[in-house]
Amino acid sequence: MARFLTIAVCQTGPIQRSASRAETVGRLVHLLEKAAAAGAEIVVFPEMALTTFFPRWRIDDTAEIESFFERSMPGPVTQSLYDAAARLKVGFALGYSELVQEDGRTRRFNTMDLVGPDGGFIGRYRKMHVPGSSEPEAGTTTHLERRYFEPGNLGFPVFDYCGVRVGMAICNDRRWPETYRMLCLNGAEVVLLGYNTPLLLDEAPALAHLRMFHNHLPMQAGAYQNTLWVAAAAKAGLEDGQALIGGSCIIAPTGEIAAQALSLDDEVIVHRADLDLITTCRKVNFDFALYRRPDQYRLIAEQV
Ligand code: CDV
Repeated sequence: MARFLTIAVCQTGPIQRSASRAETVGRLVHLLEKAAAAGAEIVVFPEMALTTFFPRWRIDDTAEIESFFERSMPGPVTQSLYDAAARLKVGFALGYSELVQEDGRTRRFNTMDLVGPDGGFIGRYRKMHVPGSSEPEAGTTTHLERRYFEPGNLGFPVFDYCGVRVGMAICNDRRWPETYRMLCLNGAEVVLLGYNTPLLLDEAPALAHLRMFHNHLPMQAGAYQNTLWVAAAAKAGLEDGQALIGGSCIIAPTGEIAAQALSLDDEVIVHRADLDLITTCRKVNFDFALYRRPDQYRLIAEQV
């Protein structure tokens, strides 16, 4: 029997620092409702979808830093999104900043949770490739993710979502071939991804015109080379004075962009993903069972 999954990417426009969590969650519920009305079976929201992208600032006050983090999911404010998922029977992947007591200490991760169509927790991913620095560096765009987050400690897990194997990735992860390769090796058929990407980087003004190309290039290559569906949601537009790119998209295992957002605002794009295309692409080009064998790679390593 043919297998399909209708995927919606819910891009958001900017989420200003002045926006309350309740206001932002209301926006996400509205997007989820639009996605459900369009037939979506699963939805992906951006990285850090509940707040502004605060690592653009150096903040020293612990209470102020922690105000951007969630201590439990769902919490009192986010509960309505989970209730909406259960009401609409559409699950979602949601990026947020996670504060957790683990190994006897407070830890902070840039996280994405997968929630089922019953509103129940399915699985968690913590961003592995945490970019930027912990202190502002002269001549570079202030991007202090490493000040606020430690790298993920969960690897690249893959979860069962209504019979479909789903993995997650967050922003800078999408630029690394390891991300798709690990998810593919772990059995993923669909990768859900969220990002916040500044339009301008002080350290590379000459590359500014390639920003969107470099957004799509690794995701299309990752999808093609690992025969996966990739669905990526941007937080876009002018957020607290910083321009973030849009370009949210759904990419087929052929590497083609099947759907793409056109705005820099709240926008839903939907595509009915043919999961059998994965098998077709593997037959045509990528017989992983034949080539992804340790002895095969040893042979290649000896030849180089
Ligand atoms: N949020 C991110 O991880 N952003 C990075 C920027 C810093 C380059 C990205 O790869 O889009």
